[in-house]
Amino acid sequence: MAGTAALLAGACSKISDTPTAQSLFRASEGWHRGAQRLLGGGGLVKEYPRSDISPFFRGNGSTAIDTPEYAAAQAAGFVDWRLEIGGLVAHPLVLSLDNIRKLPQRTQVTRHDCVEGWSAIGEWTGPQLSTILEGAQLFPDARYIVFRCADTLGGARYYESIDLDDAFHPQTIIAHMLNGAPLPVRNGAPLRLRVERQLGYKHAKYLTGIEAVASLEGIEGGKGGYWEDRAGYHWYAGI
Ligand SMILES: Nc1nc2c(c(=O)[nH]1)N[C@H]1C(S)=C(S)[C@@H](COP(=O)(O)O)O[C@H]1N2
Ligand SMILES: [Mo]
Repeated sequence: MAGTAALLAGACSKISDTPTAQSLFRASEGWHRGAQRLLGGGGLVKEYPRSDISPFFRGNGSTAIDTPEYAAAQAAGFVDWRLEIGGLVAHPLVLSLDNIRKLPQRTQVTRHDCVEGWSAIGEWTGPQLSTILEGAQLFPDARYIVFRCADTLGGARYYESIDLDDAFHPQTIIAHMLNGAPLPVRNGAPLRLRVERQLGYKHAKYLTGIEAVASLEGIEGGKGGYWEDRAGYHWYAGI
């Protein structure tokens, strides 16, 4: 909690001096080793030249959030938006967009494939999820990472989950930019997951929380995601 408070107060004080920030930065230095250990040298998905970027990256599923809270957050440039990292972690975190922008960033041009039969290529930027998770320090019994979203579809909250192999994959990032600009609302402003080895529905938009859990049982419908619970989509949606 001390680290969380310090990070939140960190906009003007020295964020890099807080214990949480120090562990975040140490973690980012060590991501290579951590990722290799977890992946056994696992490969990257194809990244494209910028010339291949689609002229328009369409939105799908929720493309807006029709609440006064979201409208106010958007009008304020999402300065009060918070991403909470909790569950089976030693150091719960509460990160602002500013905190997220100050972490080491990764930019990648990748192809998004939706099961509904369309694809688009976009350039995404944000910190690697591994940096954030290593800062939060997962307990040994953590096996899945659950993503909480601000939108509801048909009255239920959207959510998703991935295993630690995907969570620590170098191309798994918490994106705050698309094609060099802040995320458009239709694409999940202000924060969305990019988990590039997986199909479109795994890429949770409008992120508010990240939770480390031992099991997916008892979370929403128990199948690990909004569409997994409803439409029988596979939890492991590897491309
Ligand atoms: N929170 C949230 N995330 C979501 C969805 C959604 O409806 N809500 N739709 C999913 C689906 S099916 C796809 S294909 C992608 C679409 O991303 P885009 O809107 O940036 O094209 O977001 C995924 N993530
Ligand atoms: Mo999709």
